[in-house]
Amino acid sequence: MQGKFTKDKNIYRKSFLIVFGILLAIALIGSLITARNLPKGLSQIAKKHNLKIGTAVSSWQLDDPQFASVLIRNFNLITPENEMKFELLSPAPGEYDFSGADKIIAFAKKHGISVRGHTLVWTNQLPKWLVNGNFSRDELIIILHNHIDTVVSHYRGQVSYWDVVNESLAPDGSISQDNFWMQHIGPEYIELAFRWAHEADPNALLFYNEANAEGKGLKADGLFMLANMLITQGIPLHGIGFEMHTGLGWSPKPDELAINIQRLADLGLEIHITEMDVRIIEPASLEDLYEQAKIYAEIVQTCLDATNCTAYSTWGLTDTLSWIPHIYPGTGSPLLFYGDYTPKPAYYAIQKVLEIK
Ligand code: 9MR
Repeated sequence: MQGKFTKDKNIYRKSFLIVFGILLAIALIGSLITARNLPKGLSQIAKKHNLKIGTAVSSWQLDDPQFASVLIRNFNLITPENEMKFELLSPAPGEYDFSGADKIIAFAKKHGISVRGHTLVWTNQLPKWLVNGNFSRDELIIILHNHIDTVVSHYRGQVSYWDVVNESLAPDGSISQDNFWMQHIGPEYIELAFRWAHEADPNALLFYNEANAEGKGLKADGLFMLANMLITQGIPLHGIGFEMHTGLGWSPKPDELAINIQRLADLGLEIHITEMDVRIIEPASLEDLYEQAKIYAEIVQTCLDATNCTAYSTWGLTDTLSWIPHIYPGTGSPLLFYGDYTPKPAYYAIQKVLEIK
């Protein structure tokens, strides 16, 4: 009696396992077919060009499932928009709160996304205790060294690229005097920052990031001279970030951008497009959006044509999350997705360029 019962139990278990196995196989095949039928996201298409596609994020945005899914599908590089800046990391002297930035890093790790660290040395978004602290030059050198060492060491092996120094140049291409670090340490703050970052993580690629120096002009020439000087002095500089904040009617001419990228390639430097957006005077018409798409396409095409342009990032995911309308009221619509995450003409224009080549 007991033997029959055990046998029956075994039969039940076996049939259960067979049915379960069949169901699992059906589910697996089903999801494979669905995955195959989904159009590829931008970063997947760009892989064949060895080009990373990036965007800027804030940790709170990652809690929105729709944001997260659009991000994961299209981007394999993220930059914390604010949460790695001095002011946000260090609420008091020597104190650090990495919670926001850590959340971004954990998300990136989970989804196989690379991270651009932004930014170690900038004159904006500095903590009040620092700016109002009346520190001597020697003290500020120690504070900056400690900051770079603390942050880069905390993320050693997890941040692939650092914007070490951000926007140090004046419009005429000289080192800007209107800069906290320049005023208190002098121009050597730039090379010191690169040396310290390299010591803290010798494997991270170190970038100098600049605005409005993408095409032809005094600032672009100043950037080239600075890069040349740093390289000649053996400073660990590996790449240049071109921010690429543009607008309808004022974006760099592709041939001038190409020449600028090439002379930096000749110095052995990589190029990342780091913060692209194309602002439009609101309300944006359909014609405006197509004009915007053309600018996005031109820049990505120029990047693909260059041998050393390895990343292409926008400064935010959707139009409603962009910094632009807050700082330049009356303008907006600068990014690749509408507020409801629908792709805009600019998205499809980039997709087309990436697919063709
Ligand atoms: O997008 C950032 C915005 O949320 C901040 O308020 C602003 C503060 O200066 O910084 C913005 O990001 C800047 C970036 O860090 C460096 N290049 C220019 C970007 C736009 O101002």
